[in-house]
Formats: sequence, C-alpha cells, structure tokens
Amino acid sequence: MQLEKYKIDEINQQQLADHKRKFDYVAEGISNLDDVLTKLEAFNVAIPSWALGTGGTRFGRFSGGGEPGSLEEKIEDVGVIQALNKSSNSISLHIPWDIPSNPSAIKALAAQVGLRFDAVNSNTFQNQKDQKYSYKFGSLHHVDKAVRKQAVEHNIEVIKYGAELGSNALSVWLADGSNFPGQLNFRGAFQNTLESLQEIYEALPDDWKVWVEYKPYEPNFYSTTIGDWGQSYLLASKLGQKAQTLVDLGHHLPNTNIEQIVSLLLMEGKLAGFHFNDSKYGDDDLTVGSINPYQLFLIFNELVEGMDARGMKHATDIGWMIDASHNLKDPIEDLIQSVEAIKIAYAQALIVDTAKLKAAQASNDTVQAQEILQQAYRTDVRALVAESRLRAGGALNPLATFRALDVRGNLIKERGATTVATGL
Ligand code: PSV
Ligand code: MN
Ligand code: MN
Repeated sequence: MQLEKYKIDEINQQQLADHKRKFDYVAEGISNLDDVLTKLEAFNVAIPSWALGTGGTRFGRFSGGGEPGSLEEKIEDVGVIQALNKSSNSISLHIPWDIPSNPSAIKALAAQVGLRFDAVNSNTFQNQKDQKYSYKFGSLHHVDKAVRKQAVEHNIEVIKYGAELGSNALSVWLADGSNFPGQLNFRGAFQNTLESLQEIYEALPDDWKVWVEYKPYEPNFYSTTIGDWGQSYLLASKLGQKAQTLVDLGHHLPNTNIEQIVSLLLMEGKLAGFHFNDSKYGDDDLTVGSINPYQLFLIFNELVEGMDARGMKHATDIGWMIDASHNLKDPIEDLIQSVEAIKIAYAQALIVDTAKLKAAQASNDTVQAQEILQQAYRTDVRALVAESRLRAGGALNPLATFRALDVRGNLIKERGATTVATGL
C-alpha cells in the first residue's frame, strides 16, 4: 500500500491551527530558527529491514498481523513511514534475512517510494542454510582458517549486493567470543579478526566504508572479541581510513558515559554512526527515547558540537540508523516513535547556546553549564520538529495520522492476520 499525500494533507489541515499556536510560541524564543528548521528537514534516519515485524525476544513472537512477508512489502512499509515523517528515506538490509534476489528491481521499487539503501549488514552469527562450516565457535575470529574464509566470503557477497543496491557501507557485528575462561586465546582471536577484516577491507569499493560494531556480551558471556569501543577503534585504526567504529546505544554496560565515547571517536574521525535504541539493562532494543531521553540529548549535544568543530555535515557525514525491535508494539508505530525521539533530541541539541556553554566551561561555572544544557533539554521542541515535517510534505503528527488512516487495518486486509516477517 502507498499513502496518498492528499490524505495526509487533509489530516494536517484539521491540526493546523493548533500547530500554528504551538509553533509560534516556541519559535519566538529560538534565535537560530531558520537554521534549526533547515537542519531538521535535511535529517534522515535509516530503517532496519529486520524491525518491520514484531520480534525482539527469543522466547516468543506474537505477530500483530499485516506484517511484511517479503522484502518488497518491507519496502512498502518503510515507504509509509517516509510518507508520514519525511525523515526515513533509507532502508538497511540484513543479509541473508533479506536477500535482494533481483537487486536492480528492488532498487527501482525503493526509489518509487523515495527510498535508497543505507549500510548493508552481514550475518555470521547464525549458520546459514547449506553452509559448509559452523559458526558455533565464531566466524572472523575462528581458530580454523577455513571457517574464517567462509565468513570473509559471506561479507564480500554482502558488499556485492550492497553495491548493486547503491549502498556504500558494510556494517559488521560479530557474535564471536567465549563463554568460559581458557576457551580462547584473546590475542589470537583478535589477530584472526583483524586478518579477516583486512581481507574484507580489500574488497571494499573505493567510496565504501566498513563499520565495526562492538558489544560487551550476548550471546557470549565471558568475552566478546569486539567487546567495546577500544577494541573496535583498535581494529578500525589498523584497518585504515575506510574503517570506523559503529556505536549501538544498547551495547554498553550500565551507566557507561556514551556521550564521552562519541565525542572522542568524532575527534579522531572514527565515528561511523549509530544504531539507535534504548535500554534499561543491556541490549534491550527498546524504542529510542523511551527510557533515557536525557542521555540521547547529551549524545546529540556532543554530536552537534563535535561535527561543527570538524566542519562535518550533520545529515550525511555519519550513519544514522535505528536498531530496535521488540514484541509488544506495532512495529511501524514503534519506528515512528523512535525517529521522532531522535529528531527531538537533535532539535534540542541544535538550540543549545554553545557560545554561552563554552564561556561557562572556560570559567568553570558548573552551575551555569548545567542550566544551559537543561534550558535546551526542557524546551518543548515538538512543534519545531512538526513544522520541519510539514515543510517537507509530511504529517504534522505521523503517529496520529497512521492511526487515523487505519494503515495497520488496511495492511491486515491486504496481507492477512498471520504473516510473520523475517528478522530477529
Ligand atoms: C547485535 O545485538 C545487533 O545490535 C547487531 O547490530 C545486529 O546486526 C543487530 O543487532 C540485529 O540482530
Ligand atoms: Mn546493532
Ligand atoms: Mn544489539
């Protein structure tokens, strides 16, 4: 299904007067209003192909109905999100969960609904049908060269799919690690990983990047071979310019200062981008901004400051992607909420009075520094985000519009109540 613009406009019309009132109120206090609106309009976050079905736990899946049964239908769903929020103009594929059997047809279909392909993700954390060697004891770090070779070849195949789709980054996350002390030689595992990644790196097209994702635990619980940003950074710097570190917000031990990690990776030109989600305990993959929106704001504050300091373009110079998925909400509603939370945090960071903050830092005025950050954080910027969306031709309120147009009901009518999407 495709959402017709006039239907979105009709609903916008009903909300316009209320929106105007809220927008005028907040806009009055924003000195860099035009800049904020332009930047918000340009900002997009990629949607993961694996988040369009109800998923999230290995203990049970409870499909809500109308789930996409094919890659084509997943593209349709992202098209719906994009029509509503005008901030989701790309899709990130996980291969082989979503194999584009005819990449040029898939690329054309995506283009019809205004989408392009973001980073492609390889998968050597599960055995695939008909593969020769098992990944039970890891993939790129494996003690056996033949297993490593198989995993390297898979990554190269993923690059080829990506190149045909017009993507320009390979995202690598490894489950490689150990469950028990003594199981692994840490240096050997690291060096094998480096050697395998070097082979993958060699296969990257000139304008491509490889993003090295880290995670402290799960599925292994004693050690993970790329367990933290230091290990990822070490690999990325040994590999070269095209390799960078990917930060998944859920991949940190509780209370880690993620914004500080982000700041330093940016400083070194090694921040690939993000997998956004939220968590209370570990890699919970909950809706972005649902648990700790202040942390999200602090991360964006470092991003805006650090990217500006390096003369980087916010919208395009790093990868913005959601990696959230769980078993309760309608997946499209969940993604709409996630993108909204990201844009709110971004808008709040854009209105931080950076000159004043620098002065407060220079004079060790801790109280004033906190006041400046919280002044921005406590500003209700939702009408700014809505205005930027209206200017881009989207819905003033994407979630309410999704419900008012009964998109899920229509998808259930079209696809049935029992379809189950591929993914987690
Ligand atoms: C692993 O927990 C991860 O965050 C990686 O990004 C995977 O590719 C993704 O989840 C989907 O399983
Ligand atoms: Mn991730
Ligand atoms: Mn994860």
